[in-house]
Amino acid sequence: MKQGTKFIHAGTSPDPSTGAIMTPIYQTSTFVQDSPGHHKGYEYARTQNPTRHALQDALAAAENGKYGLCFASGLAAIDAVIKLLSSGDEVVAANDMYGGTYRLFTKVFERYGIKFKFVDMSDAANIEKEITANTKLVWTETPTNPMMSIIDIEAVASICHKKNILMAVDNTFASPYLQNPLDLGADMAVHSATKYIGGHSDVVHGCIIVKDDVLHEKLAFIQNSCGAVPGPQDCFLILRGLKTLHVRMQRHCENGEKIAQWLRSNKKVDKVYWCGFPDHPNHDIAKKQMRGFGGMMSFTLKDDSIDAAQKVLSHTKLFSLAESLGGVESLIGHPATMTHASIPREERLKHGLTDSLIRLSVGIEDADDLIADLKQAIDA
Ligand code: P1T
Repeated sequence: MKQGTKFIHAGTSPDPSTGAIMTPIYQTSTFVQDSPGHHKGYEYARTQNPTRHALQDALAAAENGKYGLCFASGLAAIDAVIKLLSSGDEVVAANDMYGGTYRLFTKVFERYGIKFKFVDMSDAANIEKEITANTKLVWTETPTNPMMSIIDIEAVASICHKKNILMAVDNTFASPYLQNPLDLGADMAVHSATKYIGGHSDVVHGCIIVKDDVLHEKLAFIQNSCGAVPGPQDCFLILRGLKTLHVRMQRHCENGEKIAQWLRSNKKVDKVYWCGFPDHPNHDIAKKQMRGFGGMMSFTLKDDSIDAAQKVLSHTKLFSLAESLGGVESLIGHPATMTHASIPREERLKHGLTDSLIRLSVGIEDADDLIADLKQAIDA
């Protein structure tokens, strides 16, 4: 089955009791049993819920996996992945990533004796130098948030497999439409479904997709034992979002390209970070592992002052100043004070995340209107 058909049909079938074409929101905490241990496959809604079940199957199909596991947020999904580890284990992680992920690793899990090493993974060979006998997981994000670096998933997966190390890819920026990490050898594809999969900025949600039976069993145990599960209404909204992911992503890609090219041609703009440019350092890898380049990008101005950046951030009208990304409406953000404020300044600066960097989540509005909005804000 082709991608668009899968996004619409996978995991769902008409409701057996009514024929409802949309999976109902099973707003219930528990399920009545015929006699102790004899039930219809559902006992208690933290463990299983039919709406979540349909979504988990749909997400598994969308990522060419076998199992989907849903969580109350993207960070709850990432939290579950790290809970596969024990005190003394080590993680090699990408040096550019969502600030909240960095905070979870360094401020929560380091206290439990898990060690994180942050590495520039734009060259996969850099990972090998950091691997020790205690390394149990390689954590990647590609494209990275917010510098749009590209990590070669296949190359990293082959290093991990040789050494029996798990590999996870945070696939939030690409979405399952543009990139399928499991096909490239990763063990886990992780999403903040809050973003492109949900697509309408109306729900916070996360998921992990895997192929391996044993890994699924361990993650399902953590999902049930720790309990960070999403409610059925949120699952319904994500299931609905998934059905239009392919058409939305096509427009995000078209608009993304137009805006990246326009920014690059603007005399007041200095650097534009977007993986679709042929001179992006890992453009060839992006072309190899992605079906398009998406709607996320960052840029700096020739006037590299915070004041100049603040002026642009406060003058856009269609691009709303807000955290998050991947919705139909365009957003503008300031990573240094917003999404990445929890990363120490000296760490951010090492990989180019300066105080004046501006991030765009290009929505699916008319590109001409978006360009006019950026123009008036940059000229302000
Ligand atoms: O917000 P939540 O659903 O918990 O997802 C966390 C998360 C995980 N991974 C990536 C790559 C992300 O970008 C995020 C959340 N990011 C933002 C809120 C943001 O504006 O970058």
